[in-house]
Amino acid sequence: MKDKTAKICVIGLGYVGLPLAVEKAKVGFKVLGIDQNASRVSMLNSGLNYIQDVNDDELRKLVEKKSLSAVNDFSVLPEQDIIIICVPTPLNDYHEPDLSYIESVTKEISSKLRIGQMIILESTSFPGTTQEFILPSLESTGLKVGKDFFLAFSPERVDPGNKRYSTKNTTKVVGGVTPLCLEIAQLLYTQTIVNVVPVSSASVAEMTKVFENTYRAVNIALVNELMMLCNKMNISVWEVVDAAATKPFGIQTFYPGPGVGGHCIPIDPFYLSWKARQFDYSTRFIELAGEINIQVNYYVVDKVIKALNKSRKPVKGSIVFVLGIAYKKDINDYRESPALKIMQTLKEEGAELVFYDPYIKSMPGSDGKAIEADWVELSKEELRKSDLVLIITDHSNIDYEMVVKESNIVVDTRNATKNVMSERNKIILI
Ligand code: SAJ
Repeated sequence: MKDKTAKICVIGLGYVGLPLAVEKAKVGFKVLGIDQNASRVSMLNSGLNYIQDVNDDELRKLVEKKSLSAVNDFSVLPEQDIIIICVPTPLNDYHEPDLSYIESVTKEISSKLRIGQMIILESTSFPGTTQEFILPSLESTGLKVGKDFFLAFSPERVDPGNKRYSTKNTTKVVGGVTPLCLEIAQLLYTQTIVNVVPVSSASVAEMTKVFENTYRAVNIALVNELMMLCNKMNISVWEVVDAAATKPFGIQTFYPGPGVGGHCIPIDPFYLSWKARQFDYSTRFIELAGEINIQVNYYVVDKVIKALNKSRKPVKGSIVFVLGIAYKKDINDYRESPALKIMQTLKEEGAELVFYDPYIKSMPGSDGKAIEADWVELSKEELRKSDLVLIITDHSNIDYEMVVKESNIVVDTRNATKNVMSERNKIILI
């Protein structure tokens, strides 16, 4: 590792794996990616970027220099010295951990494991995954951890769209299965990441990650609950939250919204609540936060129905113009976006849906069912044609003054119209 001749393999070239592979290649390592998605593999090998937070030119240059390439089969594993697993860890339909990706990758690694390899899991999972799930599979080969091969966990902390914190300058927590495993994993990360923090075990590192995301899920649910109460009491939750933010200590600001989307917050806490049951422990905060963050999806639908009703318009047949469908602002990712469930429910109520998102041009499906909704221009004509505009994502590059001016009603789930001066009577904040 010290002279950068160690061969690094990143399994899973998504929003975590690709930035990581680029960072390692940039400091001189030869990095090989493995991804089951053949089109991603061919795009990368053609020097084409598909992850918003990765710099197009940087990637192209690294591929041209042959510092970075990709394949979609595991036969290359024996020649790799360090193998970093960045595959998805979703939930199944019953809201339980789906470790199928980790399982299949671990089997491939075990079948080709050789002396001297370092295996690092970055995918978010419940505490115990590395020690109880991956380690036995690797040691079933007869090789011994800490002696023949090395195993560690280091959580990814990627915040898509964050311009300030990238893979390089986001502190990295690392936990090894043995002290030597930790030492080797730490050495690897200190070569590309400014600040690396060792912890005493892989389980501590795994718990750290799920705690971080549970912390966000619970606090977002808190402001969502406060929002629903404030509306009953005719108090502006937006004003309350901003006033509370003036406290110089002991508070972090979260805002109400239409629900939580993304690859982490709606998912990771349930890895912990699932594992807790093994210890006869019910993580009530996590379950409650999950309930409230889903409840707000339907709360928004109710707001739309009531707003149309006030104009004597049934939802059925009304044209609802959804403004923004990404799971958070200024990114093009709609995974688990609240927009999907909200639009599906409005569709079921008979609404005619159109949408505009500057970063997403085609309507994704929700739970596999495609939602019929056409992408339309954010134009005066389209806005005037619609009975109601529903702001789900507060993208920055939108002229909200124009939106309000040209709309009949605006239901704003993000306070995106906070700076709009004229015709505020048309705006309904959640
Ligand atoms: N949200 C709110 N109100 C808030 C903050 C967020 O409704 O005050 C919503 C967002 O709109 C979004 C969801 O919650 O739909 C998740 O938001 P997020 O800011 O947690 O964004 P993620 O999931 O893309 O990124 C998070 C990281 N975010 C930050 O630390 C700011 C962090 O939790 C993890 O490093 C990362 O996921 C991950 O990969 O685990």
